Amino acid sequence: MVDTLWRNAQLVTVASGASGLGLIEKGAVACKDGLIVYAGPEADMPALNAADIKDCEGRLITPGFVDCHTHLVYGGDRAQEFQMRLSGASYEEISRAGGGIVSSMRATRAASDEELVKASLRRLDHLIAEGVTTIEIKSGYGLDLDSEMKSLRVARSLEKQRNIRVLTTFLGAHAMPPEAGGDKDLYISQICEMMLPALVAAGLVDAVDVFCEGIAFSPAQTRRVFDHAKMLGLPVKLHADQLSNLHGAALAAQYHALSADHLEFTDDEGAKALARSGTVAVLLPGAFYMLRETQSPPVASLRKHGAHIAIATDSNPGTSPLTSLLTAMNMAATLFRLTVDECIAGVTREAARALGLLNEIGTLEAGKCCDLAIWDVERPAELVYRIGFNPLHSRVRSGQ
Ligand code: DI6
Ligand code: FE
Repeated sequence: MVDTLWRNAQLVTVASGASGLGLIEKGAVACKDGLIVYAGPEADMPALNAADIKDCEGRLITPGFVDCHTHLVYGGDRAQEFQMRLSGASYEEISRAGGGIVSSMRATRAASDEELVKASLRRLDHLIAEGVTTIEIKSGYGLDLDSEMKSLRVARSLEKQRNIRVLTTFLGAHAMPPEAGGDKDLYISQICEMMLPALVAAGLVDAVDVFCEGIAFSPAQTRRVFDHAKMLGLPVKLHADQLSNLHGAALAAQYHALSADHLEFTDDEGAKALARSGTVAVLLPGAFYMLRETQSPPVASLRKHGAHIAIATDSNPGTSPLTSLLTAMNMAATLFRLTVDECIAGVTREAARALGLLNEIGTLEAGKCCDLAIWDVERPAELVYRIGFNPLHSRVRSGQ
């Protein structure tokens, strides 16, 4: 006896052993107690009774989508800064002039928990409407203990407001808070010795991230944060090589980071290091597009060395005000020339891997959490091909 059986569906299992997308033409998924107990051809299914049988009428089922890199929780917006950039100011100029991340910091500090929840839910609902069942959310717009705590608390609370799994990442090392007076090493000490332990004690940190970049923190400062995270037993990840090549990918690999993200300026050595350590390369085409970058991440190198590639929205107010993983897939295909198979695996299996959750989610396989996205499309390519069109039929999280 199972709880629910979805039958007469085309399955995109993205199962780890299968080739390509692990497509099954006439498939079925059975769920009991929130877990998949069968996913495969309907013809091979063992005899089972289901309390609820759903005829999918040939629709496509993928694993629930996973957005593995977002900055979803923040106050205000940066539409005005966008206008400035349209008149010629660069992202780095605005950042150096005290705009950019710090302007979002001010709005985030000023916002109450309730205001942040409300603003974040508007964005989250867009992602959910496109089949997202797991999301990673970073702090990094608070930049002091209270405001980072507030951001992570709000991020966690979204899990109670919607049927979704939330993972939280502490990104205190995102930008310099103005009160630190430009002393980056001092601020990094505060992060390591004061903020991180307090946030971990509050149970708010699943992973630790750093923005390693000329306008942010150096590789040496990144190492200090990573060393402290490791001492606390936390996984790390890195904003690496987005605007310049500081060899962030290799650094992330050295620490066996879950992921290294952005990677526009990563070289062949960096790509090789990621493949060797199993660190997922998370590509963020929304930021590439918004900043009109011209240097693409080294996709050919990543493929050649066999690195895992994921795609995420990077949803944030400055460089990627994007709340659509479907659009991110289209951008990754068009701008970075990822294949349809890479795009779909990139928002399911590989995104799950980037969060350290591959044992629980990301593929349609017995034993995994029953997180499904059911699409009104005839073939997988349609999920990548359209722009601004949402073919989601229904979404299932933990069997619900
Ligand atoms: N890289 C990015 O693209 C975002 N953060 C980061 O580390 C930008 C965040 C912002 O401009 O608000
Ligand atoms: Fe980011």
